[in-house]
Formats: sequence, C-alpha cells, structure tokens
Amino acid sequence: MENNEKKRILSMYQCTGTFTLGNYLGAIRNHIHFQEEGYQCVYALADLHAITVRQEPAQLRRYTMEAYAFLLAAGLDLEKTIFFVQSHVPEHAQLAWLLNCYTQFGELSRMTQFKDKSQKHADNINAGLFTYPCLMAADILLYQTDYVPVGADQKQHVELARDIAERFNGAYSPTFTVPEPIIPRRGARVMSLQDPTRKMSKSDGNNNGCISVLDDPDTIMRKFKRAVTDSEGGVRYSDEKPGVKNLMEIYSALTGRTMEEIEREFDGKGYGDFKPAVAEAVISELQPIQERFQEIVKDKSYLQQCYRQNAEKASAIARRTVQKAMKKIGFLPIS
Ligand code: ATP
Ligand code: LTN
Repeated sequence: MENNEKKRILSMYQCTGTFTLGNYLGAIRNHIHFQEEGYQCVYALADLHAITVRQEPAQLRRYTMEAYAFLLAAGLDLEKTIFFVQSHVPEHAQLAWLLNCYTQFGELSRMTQFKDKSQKHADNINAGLFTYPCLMAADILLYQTDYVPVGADQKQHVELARDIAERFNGAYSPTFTVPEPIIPRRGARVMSLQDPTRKMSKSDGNNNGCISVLDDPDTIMRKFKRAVTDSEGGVRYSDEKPGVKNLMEIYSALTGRTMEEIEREFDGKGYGDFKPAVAEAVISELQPIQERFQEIVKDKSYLQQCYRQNAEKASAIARRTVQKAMKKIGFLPIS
C-alpha cells in the first residue's frame, strides 16, 4: 500500500508527568502496534494541553523530553510514524482558535473531563481548561484523521471533534475528515491500585495507587502487594470486586489470557499468589523498555534532531488544512 492510500491514525499524550501503566496499556502499546498494521500513524506530545494545569517550567521540559524518549524506547518507529511535540507545530493553536468559534458554550460545559478537572483545580479554572476540547479537535482535524485511538476517558472529546467537523463541513463544503474513536478492548481503563473506582492518572502523583512506567521492580512488586482488594479472597471477575477486576484486567492485557483462564489459573489460590503474579507480568513487560529508555534519553542531540524533523513533516500536512479552512471562512489571503 502506498502511504497516501493508508488510513490515518492520530493520538496524543500529555507530558504532565511520567507515563503510568494506564497510559502504557490503554494507549501507547496499542498505538505502537498500529504501525505494523498498515496505518499512517501521527503521534504527538500535547504540551499545549498540559499547561491548562500549572506546570513547573523545568519539569515540563524534562517530562516532554522523557516522554519523547519513552515512546521511542517502547518501539515507536520514526521511519513509519510521524512523532512530534505539539507546540513545535503552530498550526495547532491556529486551528484551535478557528474551531473555538464553531463550538458552543453548552457543548463544552458538558465535558466530563472539564467538570472533573475544574473540581480538582478549583483555584485555576482557566479558559484553556474549558476550551481544551477545541484544541484537541484541532489536533485531530489538522491531519485529516480517520481514527483516533484513545482510552475510554477521551471518547467524549473525540465525539465533539466529530460534531465540530460535521458542522464546519456542513456550513461550507467538505473540509475535514470526520474522525472515529477507537477504544481498546483490553486495558481501556486501568484503575488506581488504591482506589479502583478512579482511573490511574499520572497527575495524581507517584503514590501507591499509580505504577509509573519507570518504577523499578521492587517498587512495582510492593505497590501490587499493597493493592486494595476485598475480604472474599477469591480471584473472580465481578463488578462487585473492583480491585480484583482491575488486577485481572491488567494481567489479561499483559498475558493475553481471558478472564475465565485467569480464574482457572488461580482457582483455590488467594491474593497472596495472584498479586505477585500480576506484578511479575508488569515487570517483565517494562524492564526491556526501561533499559532502552536509559540509553535513548542520554542522547539529547539525537532526540532534538528527531523532534525537529518530525515537526517539519507534521507542519507540512497541517499547513494545508489550515489554509483550506481559512479560505472557506473568508479570510483575505496574503498572496
Ligand atoms: P492526566 O493525568 O495528566 O490527565 P492522563 O495520564 O490521564 O493525564 P494522557 O497522558 O493525556 O492522560 O493520556 C494518554 C492516553 O492514555 C490517552 O489515550 C488516555 O485515554 C490514556 N489513558 C490515560 N489514563 C489511562 C488509564 N488509567 N487507563 C487506560 N488508558 C489511559
Ligand atoms: N486529551 C488527551 C490528549 C490529547 C489527544 C489529542 C488524544 C490531546 N490531543 C488528540 C487524541 C487526539 C488526553 O488527555 N489523553
């Protein structure tokens, strides 16, 4: 298949902290897999989104660089995939403004993430937090994206991007490809090990509920051993046992085993056997990636060369879309 016939996939990651096991299982690992399945993949670090919550400057730079290195270590192949940093491609901010004017206050008010984050950061409910989904719609629509793989938490934002695209196309003429979300079956929502009713989130800090992809084996083992379960004791998949259900989902995502197979494997055994087995599966997945990461992250000039070249590739595509949209709206062309 030629590149221009391939369906395009786009996804992005906030660089607000070290990736969690949730980011890895729910997103990164699947996204990297798409490279091998004949899609044109476009991935980026959403640093413009990151500043909707206050970031410490030196830390934001470090997290961005480390996130870039981590994806390469996890197998992202720059021969096949475009991978850049959002703020390096100014068209994102440019299209976001335009789309702001095609999005209703009421639509943005209904976004679950806005409601959650404005509760969490009650002292900084800034306009960017509110219009975050318009920037995300711009990210997606700039690249004429067919599919957007994201965790279940982001589905609502992708649906809004669809609505905006349809509205714009309807008001003028076809301009944007209308994207579809892809939600993974396994690992779609990895929950906190301490509170299995809340998603594992890197912005919650590196506490016992959250596995960082750079945690060492002892830390991973300790966190799993302390994971909240229940007093029943059996490895059984049930909504009434959210802690065990979460651990089973993690184990299933890593081993490929079904819930029935896992129940059989641990039949007659307790959490004392199950928790370390889950931890071991996580450790053996992450260890080789961590080793490659340590090599890549040291080589700053290589990383810089990669993100610079990829920003240029992304910009070449994004520029065409912005020009097309501006022309339709009626802006006076400069030449
Ligand atoms: P933050 O905590 O700063 O809000 P995050 O970790 O929730 O960030 P991103 O880094 O922007 O979110 O997410 C990257 C991808 O990881 C997204 O596709 C998102 O849906 C997915 N993801 C995030 N958390 C989880 C989780 N706990 N389980 C599964 N997928 C997740
Ligand atoms: N909002 C997403 C990150 C994100 C994204 C995107 C995902 C920003 N732009 C475009 C898919 C497509 C998040 O918080 N996970």
